[in-house]
Amino acid sequence: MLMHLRYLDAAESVDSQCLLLDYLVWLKGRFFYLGFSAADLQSSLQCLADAIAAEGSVRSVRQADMLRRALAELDQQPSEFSSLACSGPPITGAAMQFLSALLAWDLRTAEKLVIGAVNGGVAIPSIYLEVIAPAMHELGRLWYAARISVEQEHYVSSAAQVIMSQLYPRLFAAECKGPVLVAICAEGEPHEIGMRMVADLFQLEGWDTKFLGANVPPEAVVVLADQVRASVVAVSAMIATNVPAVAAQVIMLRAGPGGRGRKILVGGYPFNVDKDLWRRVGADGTAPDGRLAVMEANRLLAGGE
Ligand code: B12
Repeated sequence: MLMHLRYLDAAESVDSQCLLLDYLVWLKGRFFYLGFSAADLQSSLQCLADAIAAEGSVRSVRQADMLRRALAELDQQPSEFSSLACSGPPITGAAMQFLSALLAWDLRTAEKLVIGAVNGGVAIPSIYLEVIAPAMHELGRLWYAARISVEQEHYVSSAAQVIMSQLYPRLFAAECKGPVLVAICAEGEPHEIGMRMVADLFQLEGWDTKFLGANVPPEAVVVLADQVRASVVAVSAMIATNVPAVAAQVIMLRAGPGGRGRKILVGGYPFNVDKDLWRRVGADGTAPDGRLAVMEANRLLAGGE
C-alpha cells in the first residue's frame, strides 16, 4: 500500500497520469505472474482511492481522481507484459548468449563474448546498446514474470558491470579535451547501469565525464558541477517514485553557482513513458538512449533550444 501511495504522490507531483497508469499496468501483470487476483488488486485500489478522497484536501481529491481514472483504464489492459517496462521483442543472438551465460552464473563466457567481439572490431556503443542493454531489459522481464530469482537478477546486473569495466582502458584511452559531463542517478535511485552507459558513450565521443553512480546526494552534485565547470549535468531515474527527486535536483542545480549557463539532461524509463516529462521537471532535454543523448547535448551546447 505504501508503494502505491509513493507512485501516486510522484505522479501527482509531476502531473503525469500516464506514469500512474504505467505503474498500475505493471502491477496488474506482476499480480498475474505471482498468481494473485486482479479483482483483489482492483478493489483494494478502489478502497485506497475512496480513503484518499475522504481526506478532503485539494491534493488528496486530485490524487483520488487520478487513481480512479487510471483504474478505469486499467480494466481495458491485458495482464501479460503490457507495461512498457516489460514489453518489446524477444532478444536474440549475442544478447541472448550473454544473458544465458550470466543466468547460468558463468561470467567467463559472457566476458569472452564481449571482449572477443570488441577485439574483433565491434564498436563499444553497439555492444552496449545491442547486447548488454537488451539483455538487461530481458532480465527485467524474466524477474517480472517470476521466472528467475532475485539472486540471479542481482548477479547478472553486477556481472554486467564487471564486464563493462573491462572496456574502460579503451574508453579512457584518448585524452579527453571535450566539455565536462557530470552524470548521476537521482537521490534514492539504485539503477545505475543506464546512466553509466550514457556517460561512457559521452566519454567515447571525447567528453570529460564524471560518473557518480547510484543514489547521489543532491547537494554534492551542485558542488561538483561547479568545481569541474560541468557544461552538462545528466540526471537519471528508472523508478517513477524518484522523478520528484530529479525535479528537486534540477531546481538545486539552477540555483547553484554557474547554474544559469549549465545544461541539464534528464532520462531513464519514466521519461521514455511520458514524452513531455522532461519539460515539467525543468530540464533542457532528454533522450531515450546514450547515442541520442550525446547528440542532444551537442545540440544544446551549440545553442539549440
Ligand atoms: C538491474 C536491475 C536492478 C538492479 C540494479 C543494479 C544496478 N547497480 O543498477 C537491482 C537488483 C538493484 C534492482 C532493484 C530493483 N528493481 Co530493478 N531492474 C533492473 C533491470 C533488470 C535492468 C536495469 C538496467 O540496467 N537496464 C539497462 C539500461 C541500459 O537501460 P535503462 O536504464 O533504461 O537506460 C537506457 C535509457 O533509459 C537511457 N537513460 C538512462 N538514464 C539516462 C539518463 C539520461 C540523462 C539520458 C539522456 C538517458 C538515460 O539510456 C540508457 C542506455 O541506452 C530492470 C529491467 C529494465 N527494463 O531495465 C529492472 C527494473 C527497472 N527494476 C524494477 C524494480 C521493480 C526493482 C525493485 C523495486 C524490485 C526488484 N526488482 O528487486 C528494486 C528497486 C528497489 C529500490 N531501492 O528502489 C522494475 C521497475 C518497474 C517500474 N514499473 O518502474 C524493472 C523495469 C523490472 C521489471 N520489468 O519489472 N533492479
